[in-house]
Amino acid sequence: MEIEGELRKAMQNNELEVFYQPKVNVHSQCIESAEALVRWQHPKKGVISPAEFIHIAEDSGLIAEIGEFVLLESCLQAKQWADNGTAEITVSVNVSAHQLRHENLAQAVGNVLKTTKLPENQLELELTESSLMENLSAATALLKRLSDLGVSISLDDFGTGYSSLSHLKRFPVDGLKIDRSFIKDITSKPEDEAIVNAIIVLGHSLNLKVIAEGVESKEQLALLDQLGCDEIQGYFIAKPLSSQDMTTMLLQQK
Ligand code: G
Ligand code: G
Ligand code: NA
Ligand code: MN
Repeated sequence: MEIEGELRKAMQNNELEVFYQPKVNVHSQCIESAEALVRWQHPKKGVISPAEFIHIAEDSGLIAEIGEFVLLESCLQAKQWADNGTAEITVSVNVSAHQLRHENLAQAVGNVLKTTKLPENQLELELTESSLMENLSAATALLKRLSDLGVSISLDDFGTGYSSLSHLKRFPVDGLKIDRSFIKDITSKPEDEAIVNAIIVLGHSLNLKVIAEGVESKEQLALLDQLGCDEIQGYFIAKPLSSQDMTTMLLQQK
């Protein structure tokens, strides 16, 4: 069967599962939120990474259903963690370019908040600059509707897109997520440190929260702390975890 058909079947068979990767405060290392990252538990092939199927889901439009599933599932999970006393954290959900183009995203988000009763400030959406730049006026209107709902919006993979910095003041965003490629050699390449420093200063001057992704060492963490970065995420803290493992990690920090 071609992968698109298999993916369709996987959804019906509940083979998609949401994993969670913590984002922590750079000082306290307390978990402040968790990014929802989908995984495909294939009965024969084992775990398939979204890197292998998200683009197929995008091209076929299946991403709309996958996106709705991830959104609902992660909001239910955050609500459950809050209600059973595990932790009150934000969940961050990735939104693809296709979802911006085709879905009535604001309505879908509003519905999910209503059904799950998750407080709106516990939901964050991660959008990439390049997906927003595809249709600037539609994207600006959508971001306005989302921010009116009270959810937070972050620009994912920041620094890799081709957006003009002037859009930053037009988009109602709350945070910047510095792309992993700038963090990788931050302790050995002064140019990368300079770029990261500039993004942090820019973000803070616009009142945005700045988070670094792909942090893999304590040296990177120490430098990001020194540069004033707000939050970090990466293998140094934890890889994406099953909801059960994420629950364990949340309980350990209590
Ligand atoms: O978790 P991992 O590194 O394997 O993710 C690979 C890619 O898949 C990343 O770019 C990530 O943003 C994307 N991805 C993971 N889960 C989702 C999802 O629920 N929706 C969308 N649109 N992309 C996702
Ligand atoms: O595109 P997005 O930023 O959503 O991608 C998230 C992807 O990055 C996930 O697939 C996740 O597994 C991966 N990732 C998360 N932390 C690290 C890290 O510290 N190092 C590397 N190399 N990849 C990471
Ligand atoms: Na992301
Ligand atoms: Mn990213």
